[in-house]
Amino acid sequence: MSIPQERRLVTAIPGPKSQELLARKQAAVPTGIGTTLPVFVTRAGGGVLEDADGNALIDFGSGIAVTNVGNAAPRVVERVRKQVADFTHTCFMVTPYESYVQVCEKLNQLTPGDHEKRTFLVNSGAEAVENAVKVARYATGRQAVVVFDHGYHGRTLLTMTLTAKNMPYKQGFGPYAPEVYRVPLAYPFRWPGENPAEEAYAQAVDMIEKQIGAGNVAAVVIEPIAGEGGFIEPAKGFLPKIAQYCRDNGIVFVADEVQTGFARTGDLFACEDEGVVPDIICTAKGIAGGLPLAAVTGRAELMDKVHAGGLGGTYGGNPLACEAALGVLETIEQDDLVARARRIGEIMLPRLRAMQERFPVIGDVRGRGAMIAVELVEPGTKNPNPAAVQEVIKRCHAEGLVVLSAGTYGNVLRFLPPLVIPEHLLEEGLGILEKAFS
Ligand code: PLZ
Repeated sequence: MSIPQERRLVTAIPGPKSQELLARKQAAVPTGIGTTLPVFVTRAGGGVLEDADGNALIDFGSGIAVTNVGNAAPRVVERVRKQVADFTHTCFMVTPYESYVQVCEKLNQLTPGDHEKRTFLVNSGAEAVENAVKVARYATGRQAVVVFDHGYHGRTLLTMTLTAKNMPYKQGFGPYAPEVYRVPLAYPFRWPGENPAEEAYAQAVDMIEKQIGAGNVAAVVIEPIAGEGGFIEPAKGFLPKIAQYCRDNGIVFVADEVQTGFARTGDLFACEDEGVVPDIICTAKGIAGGLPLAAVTGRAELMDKVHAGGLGGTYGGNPLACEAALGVLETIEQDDLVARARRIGEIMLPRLRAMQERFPVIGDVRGRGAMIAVELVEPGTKNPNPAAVQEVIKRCHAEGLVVLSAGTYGNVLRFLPPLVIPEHLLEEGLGILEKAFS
């Protein structure tokens, strides 16, 4: 890695140059575009982000689960460098090129299930989810879409409607898209009953049958681990039951693996954990190391139903992004990043559980692979404690550790280190976190 893998603080965080840039940002960019940590990045790689003031920060965010292979990963850089000199765009729908087809072949082969598949490429996670719904509606001739409490699917009109949380995603942006129905998620830490998988499933089915009618449902869209909602791993058994219900009722089961995909959870895709095979899987984020790319992969018989010209977009599957994706897939395979993700979980979970013993503000520690979170509560209760999250984040940021919040109640600290982070930085980051808690 070209960037020294060390934390280095030479100014306060943010430093003077970043503060100057932040003032310019505030004058040029609307307030609607938030900033988690206002350090302006000049270089990044491995587990480190360098800023305009010469600070080097430890990265526990990966740009929200995107740089799984690390920033400026060598195989990605190599391929993109070559491609940018050859050609930058033709529009795949006008005159195609091989790398787009290669990415689709790879995804058809690597995603769960050995059935015949087709893939097409778009620009963002939201666009992938929105297109999955288009395909499901077309193929079934039905309209209703079922989504879950705590779900996040994007910021476009349809995907904002599919998203559960009002603030900040929906407030003031209505009216929302029609034919979207929300059912409960088996959230183990907060489920009131004894059997979250059984009970949440029964409630979901009851709502579908009473309020919609199974025969009117085109798609069920679910994140196998709810990301923005707070890294909620549904109780074991819930996902397979929902998938089975879909099969029994001719409903397209859509897995939104935008945040969980590409080795993040210690499997290439999170659905693999319980052997769930989605009819359509949406991927983005980790797919191309930060170049804008997303994919919709689904059963050939569903995908091929749509008439010629019914799907697409000017930039979808841009050649630079496709080369980046091929570099990402090579890196995951050749460097066995699935195993790296598991190893990260094996290091982080015991350390965080030990912290939970010491700090009663930590109500729950959870996650798989390198998608790990702690949920903070008012000690002795399950009442959400978003203020504690903000306080811990503030202290981590001041010490040069980039961490993110999440959660329906804003009370979750989430950790998404690049899978290539050196272990000494992982340990150092956990030390900073522990100090912040004490
Ligand atoms: N589906 C599961 O996690 C994006 C959102 C950041 P786009 N999550 C990060 C923010 O505040 O805008 C996401 C996701 C899941 C869909 C999306 C949407 O992906 O690439 O941001 O459109």
